[in-house]
Amino acid sequence: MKIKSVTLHVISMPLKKPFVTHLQTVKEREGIIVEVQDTEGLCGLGEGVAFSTPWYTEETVKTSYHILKDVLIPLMNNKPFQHPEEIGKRFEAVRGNAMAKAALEMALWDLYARQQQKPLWKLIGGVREEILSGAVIGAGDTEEMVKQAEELVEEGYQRIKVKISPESDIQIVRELRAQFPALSLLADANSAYSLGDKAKLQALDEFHLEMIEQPLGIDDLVEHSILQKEIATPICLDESIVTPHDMKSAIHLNSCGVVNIKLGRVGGYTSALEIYHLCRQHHIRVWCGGMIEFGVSRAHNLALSTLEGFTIPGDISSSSNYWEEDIITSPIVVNNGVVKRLEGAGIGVELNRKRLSEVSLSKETFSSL
Ligand code: OSB
Ligand code: MG
Repeated sequence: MKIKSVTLHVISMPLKKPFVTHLQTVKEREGIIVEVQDTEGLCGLGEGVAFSTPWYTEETVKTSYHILKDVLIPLMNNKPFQHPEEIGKRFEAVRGNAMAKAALEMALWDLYARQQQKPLWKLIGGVREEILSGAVIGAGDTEEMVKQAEELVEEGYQRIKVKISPESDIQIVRELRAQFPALSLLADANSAYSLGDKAKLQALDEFHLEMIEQPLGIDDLVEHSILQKEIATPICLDESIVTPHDMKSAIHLNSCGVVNIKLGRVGGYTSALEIYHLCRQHHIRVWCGGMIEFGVSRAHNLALSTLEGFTIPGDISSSSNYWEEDIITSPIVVNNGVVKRLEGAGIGVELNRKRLSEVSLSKETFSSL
């Protein structure tokens, strides 16, 4: 692949309303849009999903930017390559920094698919025509959370995920279950519990949650395995699965029944596809997680979710769920709980340059030639 330049756009956009977890309230979303250009003038798009502060993982917008600029872009330019997977493998020599790696690697996959004039979903072996969508309600006042769930169900979302912590769990789950007896409901704890909270987690079993996401430590696999033997609700791992090796360990230990795959968290497609295939071989269910993303990342999530195994609705919501106006020309729209896969070349979306410049904090181009 002949890369002419890489452009990093740092952007910042307010959310329609604050997104609350026990760790952080996100009001304003910063992000990095990566644009790789080839010598023929084709562009590939990626998105860095690190937050402004290291509350979800250790990365931030600033660390991602540094790693992209000073480490990954030079490493990409170091030696020719034919396929984005070679870059995914090359980046394994750099420790950590999954979101920075993913941002550039995703852009190269998009570019590669555009060069072949094929949709990216097809290139990675996708088959699903309709991507199943679920929405997330942040923590807050119980009444407001129930109201929000009602609106989301009304909009057609097939599954509702609720953020929980020891300070706010059984009451909201009971309330939601009472209101929606048949709804596919899951709870995401973002690591708010410890093994000592076993009784509290067992108490959630009676509400038949589809799963509980990341109840324990962000880097733990052993305690999740112990907990899984004590609760009926399947455990879904998010933060704990960063590399294919983590996935192998989780399989050996029986730490989970489900994994939420996020391109950003695992460092891009090369790693995500490996994790996906491990899950398929070992009958671990998968779905696509969300990161309060802009349209570029949403389009990548759609491509990934066309893989056969993505049978559980993901954190895949309309652009309008979080944004007044997204940075792509055709925003992502959920209809009757699904999004049709995008049929254009690559990820199938284009940047809305006007909107991008409105929300832009900085733009820097690195020439590769
Ligand atoms: O833990 O899944 C998470 C958002 C930001 C950071 C971490 C998480 C989330 C979500 C998904 O819960 C929200 C969304 O994108 O709809
Ligand atoms: Mg999560």
